[in-house]
Amino acid sequence: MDIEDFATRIRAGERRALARAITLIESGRADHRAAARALLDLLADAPGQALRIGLSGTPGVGKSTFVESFGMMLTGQGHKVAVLAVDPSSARSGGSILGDKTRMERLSRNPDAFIRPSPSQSALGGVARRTREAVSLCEAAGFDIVLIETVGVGQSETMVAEMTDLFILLMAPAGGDELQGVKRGIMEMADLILVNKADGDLKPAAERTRSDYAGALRLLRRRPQDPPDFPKAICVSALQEAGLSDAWAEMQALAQWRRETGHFEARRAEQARYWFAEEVRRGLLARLDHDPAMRARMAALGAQVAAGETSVERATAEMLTALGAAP
Ligand SMILES: Nc1nc2c(ncn2[C@@H]2O[C@H](COP(=O)(O)OP(=O)(O)OP(=O)(O)O)[C@@H](O)[C@H]2O)c(=O)[nH]1
Ligand SMILES: [Mg+2]
Repeated sequence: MDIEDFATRIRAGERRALARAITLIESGRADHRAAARALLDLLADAPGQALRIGLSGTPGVGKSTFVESFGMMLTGQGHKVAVLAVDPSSARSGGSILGDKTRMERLSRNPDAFIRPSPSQSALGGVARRTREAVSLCEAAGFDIVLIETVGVGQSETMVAEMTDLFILLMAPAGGDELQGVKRGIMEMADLILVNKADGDLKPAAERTRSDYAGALRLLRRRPQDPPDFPKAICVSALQEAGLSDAWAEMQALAQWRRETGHFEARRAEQARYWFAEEVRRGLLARLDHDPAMRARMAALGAQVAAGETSVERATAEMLTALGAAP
């Protein structure tokens, strides 16, 4: 594989090369990993710095429909839009790829858009790594907006928030008591709440829900990275393509404010630090789990501890020393 040629093709915006490169970074094979690292290294100085937008919401809230109509609007304005998905449940992603093919029909045929569904890996850590690297590849290929979609369960939202500039929460119209079910931690991550399906019979409920969320957002502690009127809640209809330009205007205003006040760059710097620490941790754990000598040592020391031949403390110290991480 000619990595230099590969990098040139990606820089030229060749979608097939981009797709192949993402397949490369998804691979767990050691030689692929080395090639992926070399490729990312070659592209590290690429000028493309996209606006990275995280999008989360529970199943069925309308994420795919929103990505389709929002993506079409953005490409219509001259943007190049890449869509990546982080889906922690590999069992589900098979189904959602099929669903997304029909729900993102126009966008998937759009020459200014690139859609990449979830990888089949099930380990969230691996998915997060490949998504983060895929973002760099998309930027190098000239995409100026990268949407990262995740389904609103568990840790995946935190991971997406840690690799995006803006974090958008898509919500459905709800009864008043349902609102309390939304986890506080997720509300605290949101930069913008979009209450979707504000159309037809659901419109009044959507407006009530919006006002409930707006109230809830005001009760949260103010974050330094927000101008006074953020985070906000607004109504949209992905299906009827209503409110999308308002949503985009809010995102741009927030990004602009953060750029001017230095919060944008500060957040990126913090994210780089976060992922560096994560990768080091992962590397150490991988060694513990996959290095045959280390595994044998773990097993032997574990047996000794179980038999009462050595103490937990002594065995731990010995193991950490073997890992080069003496306590
Ligand atoms: N009325 C109305 N229905 C919508 C709207 N957006 C999405 N839907 C419908 O809601 C259903 C789910 O939409 P999806 O876009 O597949 O939702 P999703 O969040 O991607 O779902 P998962 O991929 O399963 O997590 C579909 O039947 C859509 O047609 C909207 O703005 N208004
Ligand atoms: Mg979907």
